[in-house]
Amino acid sequence: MFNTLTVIGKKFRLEGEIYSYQAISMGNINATYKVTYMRADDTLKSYLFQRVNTHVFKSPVKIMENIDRVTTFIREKYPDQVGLHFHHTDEGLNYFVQDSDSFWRVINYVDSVTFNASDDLAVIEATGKAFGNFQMQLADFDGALLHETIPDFHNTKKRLDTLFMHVEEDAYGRVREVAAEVKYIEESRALASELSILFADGKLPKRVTHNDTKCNNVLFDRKTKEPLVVIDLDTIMPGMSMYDFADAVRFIANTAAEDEADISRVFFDTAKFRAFAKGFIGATKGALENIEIATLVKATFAITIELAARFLDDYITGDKYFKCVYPKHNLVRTRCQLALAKDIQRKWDELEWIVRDVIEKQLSE
Ligand code: GN1
Ligand code: MG
Repeated sequence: MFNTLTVIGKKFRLEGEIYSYQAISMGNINATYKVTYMRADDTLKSYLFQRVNTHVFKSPVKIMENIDRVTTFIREKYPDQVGLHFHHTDEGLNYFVQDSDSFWRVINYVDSVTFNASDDLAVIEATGKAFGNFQMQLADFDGALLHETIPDFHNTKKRLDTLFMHVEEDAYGRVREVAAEVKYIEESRALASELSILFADGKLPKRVTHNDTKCNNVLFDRKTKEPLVVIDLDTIMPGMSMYDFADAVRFIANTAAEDEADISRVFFDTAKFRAFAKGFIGATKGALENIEIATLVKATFAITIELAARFLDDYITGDKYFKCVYPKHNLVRTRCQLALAKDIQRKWDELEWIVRDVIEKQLSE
């Protein structure tokens, strides 16, 4: 690895010699390394080297164009904020293709902390605020400038259609084992698909969205625990604001990990939901339309079913998309998301009430 990183560093004209490096377990798709350089004046400077998974991201150059446009826009609009800086090669590109399967990019390392989970409601509210602000920052960015790098990324209806098509094919003989999971997704199909159908028909607001709003995609200041910057801009595309909200609470309000094997530990925590909603709605106050606010809970259910369907689809088609740490990892993820979806369904009315209550309290502030 050292030799590869050395070549990449030279390509991006980084100053000094590699002093240390470590693989960072970040995300389920790309490979990331933190690489620290010792410069001529004996100071250390760290970078993130990322090898983009080109099986998942089939048009990585378009992704880098999207990222370039969005980061430039945010930097110009908010010059005092911590921004993401992608380095350029001597050809002036913000990526380097080493061979057909090796697509690299280099980002300045931002000293910060991230949370994979948190029981601290203040941190959860701050995460909501960070993603809400991100939505607001890009409110006047022209979505037509963005490539749709993964078409139908959050088209729940199409995701479910794909799953059921692969269930029919059963290429790996795994469908027998997942009959109960397929049945529940089938029963949820209409409800979970509703928003994506309306969106595809142009009946819901189209915004520029992040599309991967897990809490570990927000960097926090080590000391103040205030959000610094939203990262992982690979999936920025036109989309639904409520799906950004929904994907975040799907992850952060789960009482267990996204891949918890013991589903008796998996619940949807309404206090965490409230905290995130407070941050997100507070930041987007006045900008979201009523229909977007009114569908936050439905979107939460929909994206949880969508993720279950994506994990299950990967399982029955041979585990080619998400990184798996053990053989049935995708099945475990599926079961966990379905347990969460069932709890969201049980708590639906209470969640709707919480959204209304958060709004009323903010109006009276
Ligand atoms: C993937 O790799 P990561 O964690 O950034 C996936 C998301 C899923 C997530 C589930 C491009 O994101 O859509 O919600 O795993 N990203 C892509 O953990 O498919
Ligand atoms: Mg991501």
